[in-house]
Order: sequence, then C-alpha cells, then structure tokens
Amino acid sequence: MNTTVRENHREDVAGRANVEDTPELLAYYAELERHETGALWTVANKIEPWEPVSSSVPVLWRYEVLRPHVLRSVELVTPEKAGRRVIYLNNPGRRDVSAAVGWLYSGLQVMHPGEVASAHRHSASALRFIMEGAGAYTIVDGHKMTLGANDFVLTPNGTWHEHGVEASGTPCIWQDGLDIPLVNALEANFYAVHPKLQQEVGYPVDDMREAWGNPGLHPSNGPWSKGYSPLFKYEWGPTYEALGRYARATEGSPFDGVLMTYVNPATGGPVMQTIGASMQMLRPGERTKAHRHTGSFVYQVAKGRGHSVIAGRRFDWQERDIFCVPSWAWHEHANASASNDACLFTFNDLPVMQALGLYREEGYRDNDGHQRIEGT
Ligand code: GTQ
Repeated sequence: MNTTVRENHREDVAGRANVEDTPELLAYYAELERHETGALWTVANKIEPWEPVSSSVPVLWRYEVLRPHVLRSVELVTPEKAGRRVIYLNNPGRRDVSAAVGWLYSGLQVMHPGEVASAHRHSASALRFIMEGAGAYTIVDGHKMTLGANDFVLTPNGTWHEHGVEASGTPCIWQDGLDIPLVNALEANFYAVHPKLQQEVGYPVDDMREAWGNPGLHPSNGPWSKGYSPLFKYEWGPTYEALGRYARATEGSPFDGVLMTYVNPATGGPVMQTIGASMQMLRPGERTKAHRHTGSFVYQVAKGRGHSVIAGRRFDWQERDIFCVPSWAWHEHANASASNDACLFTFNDLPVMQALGLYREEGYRDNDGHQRIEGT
C-alpha cells in the first residue's frame, strides 16, 4: 500500500470524531447499548473511512498446488451428494462470507465423464471459466453449450442451470465465479432445485452462439430484454483473435495492456447485471504501471506467465493460477516472456460499482508509476 499519510487523512483534524473516553462517557455508552443504540462519534471514523478499506487480502492460488486437492474430492464425494463438487477459494480476510475477494465467490469444480450436477437456480449470478478437460457442457434455460479450455460461460441469476461432462469426455475442471456474498449481503438470495433435477434441452446445441455471436449482426426476431447477455458463451478462439486484432490497432492502456470487456451484444453493457468480465493481453515484455480503483477482481491466468504487484507484494503467476485484487489496492502486471503474450481473464463487480455511482480510479504517481515491492 501507499504508506504516505496525507494531511487530511489524520484523525485529529477538525471535523473528524476525536472524543476521549471518560468514566462518565463509558457509562453513557453502556446505557445507550442497553437501548440498542450507540453514539456515532465512537464509530464514525471506522464506518466512514477516508477511503475504501478492504478486509480482503491479495492472494495467489497456485493451480499446481490446488489441482491434486480438487481431484481428490472426486474420490470423496459424488456430485449427487455434494450438489456441486467444488473447492472454494477462501480469502483469509473474508472467511465469514466465503468470499474469494470482496463480495465475490470463486471455486474450482471438477467433474468426471458421465457425471451430471443437477439443475438449480438462484438469485446469485454465476459464470464458469474452463480450465482443463474435454466434453464439459452447461445447460442454461434449455440452451446447451459445449465447453473447451478458456471458454467463458454465463449462468445468470434466475436461470435454471446444470453442468456435466459427456461420457466420451475427460475429467474437467473449471472455475466458478458467483456473487453469492453480495447477494447474501443484500439479503436477496433465493435458491431452488429443478423439479425434475434435470432440464430438457429445448434448442439446438450452441444456438445462442449461432444467433448472437455474429459481430455487427443481431437476430431480427425481436429485441432481447433480459438483464443479461443472450450470448451465454464466449469462446476462447474468437476472444484471443479479437485481442490480437485490437493489439494491432491500439497502444493499449498503461495500466492494463490490451484489455477487452466481454459485453452483452444486445446492449453493449456488461454480461450480467452484477458481474463483469474481461480478458487482457500483456504483449511480449510488457510491464504495466500501477493504478487502483474501486471494485473487487478475481484473475485467472489464461495464457503465459508473469507477475503482478498487488498492494506492494509481488505474486509470480503461470497458466491456470488464480489471484485476486481487492478494492482500492494498487496493482500492476508484467509479462515474463519477451517473445510470447500473456492473457489474464478477470471477473469483477464493476457493473455494481458503475450502476451505483461508486466507481473511482487513480494512477500511481511516484516512482515512474511502479510500487516499491515490500514482499512476495
Ligand atoms: O453451479 O451454480 O461453485 O450454485 C457454487 C454455488 C457453483 C453453481 C458453485 C453454485 C454453483
């Protein structure tokens, strides 16, 4: 973190709560507590910090460390018994809400060929980013999608969804991303199991890709008015191709390299109302400058290797590793290779920050835009 204490960040300035305890005041506070009340000045500086104070810490989850534990769950529980056979990422600062960072949940789900996780729906929005294996599929409200490595698929809030791996496939692992902690914090989470446990496939396989995946062209059979993208699946092939094309047309962002946002083709807006996602390319040798912004981010390394400096600590990553950037934490990224690009997938709560008018961003001004590294 930037440790410079700015003048107006001190607590002993006029206008900030600065009341010293006396026996009389302590007795008064105790009395207030008996009436389910409190004196604002005892909590004001905590509940109105000068700037966001995240209880999440930056974490890197190494895939080579997690993978054997994820695979072991296959021997221990069935998807039928477990509902979802998932090892979730538990941020040390967010254990109380099972969050990977901020109000976002993340987990690694594993399925063997022929296995199916039953259909359900919930108020939380979900996405999957495929990490390994062949033959995985997801069904969303009757639309079946085939999934391969680095494909990104949505299961928006309220939609019936189930996952499986075809009998002809191989063991599959993917990352689940959900806004469960956020929806629980808002006390708005409903959950239901499909009455038949499995839903029927009601459309040609991958029909939403065929209908909505055509650049510059929309189906003409009426508008899409739901709050999420009809293009439920974003495949790796066209995504990587788009990054390559955009890289030829842009200098890129000093903070993010070549960054593209997955959008709802019907609106140009985020893929879901509460969760946004993007893919960024760090060109060979690229090292970005540090910035920080509101919003919590879960990253997955889709390609290559490199490192990120987050809140002054260096995290070295390689393909499939997952790491998080808490809200308002300084962060910068570097590609370790001078000849190959590196790609980072992220999902985040930016749509919430933007919709609520809470988005804020700033660049790191000292040291030519790079943090001083205080740890690894
Ligand atoms: O597949 O909808 O990892 O409901 C956790 C909760 C996945 C899912 C998770 C879920 C799901």
